[in-house]
Amino acid sequence: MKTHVNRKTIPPSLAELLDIRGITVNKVAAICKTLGVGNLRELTTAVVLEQLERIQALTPENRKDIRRALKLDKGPNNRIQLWEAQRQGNEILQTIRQFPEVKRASLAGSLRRGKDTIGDFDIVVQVSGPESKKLLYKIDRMPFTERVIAAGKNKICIVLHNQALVFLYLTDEKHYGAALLYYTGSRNYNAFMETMASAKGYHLDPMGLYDHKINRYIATETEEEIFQYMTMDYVPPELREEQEGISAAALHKLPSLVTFDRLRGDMQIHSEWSDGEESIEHIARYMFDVFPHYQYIVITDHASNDRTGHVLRPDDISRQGAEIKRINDTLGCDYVKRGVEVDILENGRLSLPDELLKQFDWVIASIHSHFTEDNTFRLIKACENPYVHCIGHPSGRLIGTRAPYPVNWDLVLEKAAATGTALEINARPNRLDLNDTLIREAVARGVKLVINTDAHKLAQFDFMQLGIWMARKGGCCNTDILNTRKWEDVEKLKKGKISDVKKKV
Ligand code: DGT
Ligand code: CA
Ligand code: ZN
Repeated sequence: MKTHVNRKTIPPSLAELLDIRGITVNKVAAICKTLGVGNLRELTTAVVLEQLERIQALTPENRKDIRRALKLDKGPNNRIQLWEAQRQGNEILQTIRQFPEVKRASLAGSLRRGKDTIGDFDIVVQVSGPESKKLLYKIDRMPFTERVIAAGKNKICIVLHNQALVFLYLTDEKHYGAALLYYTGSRNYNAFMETMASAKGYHLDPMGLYDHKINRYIATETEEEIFQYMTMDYVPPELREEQEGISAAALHKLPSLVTFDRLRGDMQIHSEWSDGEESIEHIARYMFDVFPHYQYIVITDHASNDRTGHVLRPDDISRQGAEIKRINDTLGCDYVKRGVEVDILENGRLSLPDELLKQFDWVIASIHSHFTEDNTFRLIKACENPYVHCIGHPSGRLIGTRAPYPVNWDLVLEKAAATGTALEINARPNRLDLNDTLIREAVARGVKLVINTDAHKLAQFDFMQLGIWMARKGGCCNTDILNTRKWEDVEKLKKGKISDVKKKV
């Protein structure tokens, strides 16, 4: 005899499957019966093991939507770089905020934490209960929505035309803070917070902090309130990855992270003397006007004795110096510094000899070849040169297209610290190099860091915000970042390096 299926026969934790477009009670019942799953955890395992293929009643689109709605379809190859994710995320946020049903909305998830790539968008949305139906209709009609995949009381999942997924978590005013904390994550961080809450006699979930003694939720409206009840410092989203952020906060020892307004200059810039698009004069005038808190910029064109193409040739160097002097004279201060980016060659030597390097105010040495070999030796050799002040994009990764080359970071960080050579946090969206993990290790060893845009055109100077974000995620304070200092202090460090290296090497 055929058993009658209805909504009530579906296990409660699997009821959210019914919010997915095209998934009927019969289909969910077939999943439960055929795969023998009775809760979300079992279903997740079955989906990961690709057992949905066994359910005849499901169309290929049904299967795909189930995987997407359960966040099980996030391949490493379709992650979005942070810069682009920020642009898209803010566009969606601005659109959603204009709907009158939306009282408040914030980005959450890995985007709010500033991870270098994000798997999908998470947005916490405060709506007034009866309005959520109207909202769904409007979300369906947003210009970037391809399709609503799932829509329930608390969650809407949409896919954009570019196939990125957006999860909207609907909440009310009273539980907004708790929802924002939970959906900002990370998962590891949530787990730590939940353990901390239990130790203090609370229970933490997306509704808030539940106090067992009085049997109700106590802190729910803002994230700050939850941290206060847990007697912790407020943990900035950037630091919500691993236990370090949480234990430091509990001990009231969180660092005060570097901020954009404290930067004094950009120390890697390419002009039309190499592969940049703009004249030095254009760059200088633009920066002087648009970034008024910068006190200096360093022009660092590629230079080589023998590389062909768009590079500064040895006989260009003095002419470029004269041009910089002329520009500084018209600006009335020493705003533009003479820098250079040289190649670290295969044998660890540099693409310009020391006699020429000496003429520059700032020398960056970078690897631009042999990306698959172990490059520890080349980096160490470059650090040992008394005229090299900084290593550019030290790990060599290009996010999504080129893995970092193998490097023994223990040795390189030790050498950078010992020789007083700075390492770069290159802020280009596809580099973010060093990444947050290496930044943290560098800071722990006392290596100085410089945040640079590596700009080749004017619009790219905005990447500095991204570099600051990475530095914050790596736990950097103002004092860890060399270009928060006045140029006179940079000069002092340079002098220290020359005498130290000469003594030690
Ligand atoms: P992504 O999208 O791969 O770049 O990374 P996230 O961190 O945005 O992760 P996602 O989108 O899977 O989930 C968003 C946040 O929601 C996550 O950071 C923490 C929270 N969350 C989601 N599912 C769980 C869970 O099962 N347990 C806990 N503790 N937190 C969760
Ligand atoms: Ca996410
Ligand atoms: Zn370079």
